[in-house]
Amino acid sequence: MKKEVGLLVMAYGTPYQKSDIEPYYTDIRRGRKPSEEELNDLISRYEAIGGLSPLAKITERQAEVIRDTLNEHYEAVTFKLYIGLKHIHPFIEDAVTKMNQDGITEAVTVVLAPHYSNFSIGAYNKRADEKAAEFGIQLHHVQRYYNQPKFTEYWTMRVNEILANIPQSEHDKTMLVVSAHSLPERMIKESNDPYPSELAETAKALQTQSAIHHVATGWQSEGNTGTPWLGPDVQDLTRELYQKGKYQHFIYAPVGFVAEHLEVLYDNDYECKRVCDEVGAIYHRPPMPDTHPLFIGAIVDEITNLY
Ligand code: FEC
Repeated sequence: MKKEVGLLVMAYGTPYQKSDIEPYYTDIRRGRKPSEEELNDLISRYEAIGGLSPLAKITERQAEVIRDTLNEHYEAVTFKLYIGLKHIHPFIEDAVTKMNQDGITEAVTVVLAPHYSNFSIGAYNKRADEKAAEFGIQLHHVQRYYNQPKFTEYWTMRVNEILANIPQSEHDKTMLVVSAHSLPERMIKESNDPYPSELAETAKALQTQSAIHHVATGWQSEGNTGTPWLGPDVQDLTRELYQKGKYQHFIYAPVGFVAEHLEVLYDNDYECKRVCDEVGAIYHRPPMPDTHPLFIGAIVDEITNLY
């Protein structure tokens, strides 16, 4: 008989229907209800991408493919999948409780975000650990996978695909903007968090491995907390880079995300595109990893190193 081990895939979560937007936003704000204006602003961003985000289905698809790939790889183990979300049901705690009900005593966990920060992946893991401790479930966490060769290979391939459609004579006027979700600057600096240096490493790897000539690193989707967030913001960065280099093409690689969702479909495809239109440059954004075998392979390789 094969040993049954839990596979806890954790992700941000997204509203399933319009009426979920308010409680979801309240959860993101740690229980503080948004004002009517803030809520309407978020609703209008969801409306601009078609009403709701495709993230829920993508997360499910990614989790199932990770499970299936692991189950093909391991001979003596069967992985049983649990999805645990940060801001909507099934919450991380619900997934761990379900594991316990199913008699699972050991599990591997992975967050659908490639770069480690104490305030992103660290926070997901802490919630899972606290619940697992109640039941005595042993968890093995994937902390990061941005440094797995297949992850860089995925983005290198995507950047090269776009470059192949830009005339060679314009490659010197093409800028790659590599980005991740911003976080409040004070949190990151005070705790010597590895998040900024991990993003810088991804940018460096793309500079070395792809055919791109120019690379810049930026942050996106920052919140409105009245305190400084990690910068430069990708929109300001685009204007600044354009002023300095008169680039004709901007390629955006939001490598801190792994799916097409609000932060990519709105913050990149609408807001960054608007800045490109304003300066007269062409906007490019490669497809997000979704269930591409290189991306899933990067996660599976990290899990097989760990377990
Ligand atoms: O498609 C969707 O419906 C959901 C997309 C979504 C993803 C995502 C990923 C990350 N966030 C991170 C940090 C923060 C911090 C705040 C914050 C706020 C929001 C809001 C929405 C939202 N985030 Fe998010 N995030 C997504 C969606 N996020 C909606 C609320 C409105 C707004 O500010 O735009 C600020 C909280 C506060 O106000 O105190 C901080 C990080 C990630 C990437 C890692 C991960 O996926 O966990 C970090 C996807």
